[in-house]
Amino acid sequence: MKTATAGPRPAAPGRAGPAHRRDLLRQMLRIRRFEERCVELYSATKIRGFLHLYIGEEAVAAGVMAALEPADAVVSTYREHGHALARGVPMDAIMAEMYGKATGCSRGRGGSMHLFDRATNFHGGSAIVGGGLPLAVGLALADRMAGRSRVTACFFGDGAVAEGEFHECLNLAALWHLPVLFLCENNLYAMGTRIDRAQANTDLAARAATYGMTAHAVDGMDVRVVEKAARRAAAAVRATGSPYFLELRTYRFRAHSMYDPDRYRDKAEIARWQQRDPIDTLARRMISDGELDEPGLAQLNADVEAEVAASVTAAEQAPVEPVDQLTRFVYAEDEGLP
Ligand SMILES: Cc1ncc(C[n+]2csc(CCOP(=O)(O)OP(=O)(O)O)c2C)c(N)n1
Repeated sequence: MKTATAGPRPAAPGRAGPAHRRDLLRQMLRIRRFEERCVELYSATKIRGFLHLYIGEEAVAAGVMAALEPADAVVSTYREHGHALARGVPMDAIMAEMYGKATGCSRGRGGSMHLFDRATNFHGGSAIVGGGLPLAVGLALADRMAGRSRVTACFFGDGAVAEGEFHECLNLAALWHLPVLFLCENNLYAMGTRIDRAQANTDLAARAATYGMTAHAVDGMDVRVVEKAARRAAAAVRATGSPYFLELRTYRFRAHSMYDPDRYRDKAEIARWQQRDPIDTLARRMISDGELDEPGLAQLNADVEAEVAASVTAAEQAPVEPVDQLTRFVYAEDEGLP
């Protein structure tokens, strides 16, 4: 087994080395297996509504979340199961939400696109493209006004860059020096539209930089690259109290959503990106570095599958919300919110 070499600034315990990489692999596997199970449940009409899969993009969620602190805020999109799982929202609560059950993280009212969890500062997804951006800027402004020091990490797709909200939000965040980490998941497509058919300048980091913030693009298929970039970005936001933009170049292996026949993408293009599967990439690397062996990988998979199966059993058995509660929790009640 290889040991980590000491660098000028040793990583904090648990944040480097084989155990940490194993945890990153486990997080990515949890997202993949959870969603594969959701496909089956959706086909069986156990879960309904829209279902947007994150399969292929797991390195982004796992790498970014590893770089954040528990107190940081996270704002997500409608392609959000991976963000929620990697952030630490319990799988049982997410699966129950997919089922619309009372034990779901949004008490069954949100479903796939509106996961929310106060305990992990997971401020939820949104069905509106770019809808999380003003929320993130507002959270960061509130932090600034209340004297709280934390990062607000805001995920959005390349499609959101074509929205007016994107430009308004980057402008205000830069102008007011708000501590937002903008995380653009550039998977090249906005539904069926390829980025170069919709956006005049496809260099998204360059466009963000025009607002006067540090902005660059990294490989979103390698979790180690993502984590490193996210760590540096989060540290910069903490140190300066100003925004930072990261473009994560990634790809979704599945269609936009469950009803999308995916006729706009070349099969060879999908196959090319699948060669760079973030889970296989890390697993292969760990095996060749002697940090993991095949039985160890099989065990990891079995553990994750057991966790997913348990979440399905719990969701099946969970109650639905009583009818007399249905008008509650649309707005925050007095639960001692700050
Ligand atoms: C304001 C708004 N416009 C249009 C839509 C319809 N719509 C849903 S998803 C989507 C594509 C967004 O693509 P992107 O932001 O790149 O995210 P991805 O799906 O690739 O993760 C569109 C146009 C919407 N939900 N909201």
